[in-house]
Amino acid sequence: MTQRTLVLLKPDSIQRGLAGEIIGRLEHRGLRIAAAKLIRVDEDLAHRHYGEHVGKPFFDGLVRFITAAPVMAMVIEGEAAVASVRAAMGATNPLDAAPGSIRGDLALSIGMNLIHGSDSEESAEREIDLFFSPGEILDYTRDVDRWITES
Ligand code: 3AN
Repeated sequence: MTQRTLVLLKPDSIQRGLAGEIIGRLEHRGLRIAAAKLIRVDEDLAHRHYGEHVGKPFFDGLVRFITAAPVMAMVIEGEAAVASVRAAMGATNPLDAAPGSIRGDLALSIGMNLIHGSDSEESAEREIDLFFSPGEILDYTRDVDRWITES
């Protein structure tokens, strides 16, 4: 089933020049970009996005990190996009992430794990709404899509 999910390339991705590499991995998997923008996340957006982690010991550091430098926000679309992106990302702690995954190949630290992907369809809906207005999300198909999933 075609789904949409929110992906954030966190400040470490942009600072390390890994945006192209990471977007390429998602595109090569067959997923497509429905929306994309480079933004600076402010405190308010960080608190709303990471609301479930308020009170955890790493929360302040997480907010400091995500607000420290530009972030690439994207809506990624495709077959089972939520699970497909989560699998491509690898485990939250890069030290546990499988080789071949984005975090398993490119990161070492849980505090700087390069990428965020929504963890469920409900989170995706909520998070896409936080970062994008409906007019920023483009509805289109690519010719190659018929070679990626059977319709
Ligand atoms: P994921 O990004 O894999 O969905 P979440 O939602 O559990 O992981 O955590 C959100 C973010 O909070 C993680 N990407 C990571 O940057 C940070 N985080 C989670 N757990 C820890 C931890 N134990 N120590 C430091 N940072 C953490």
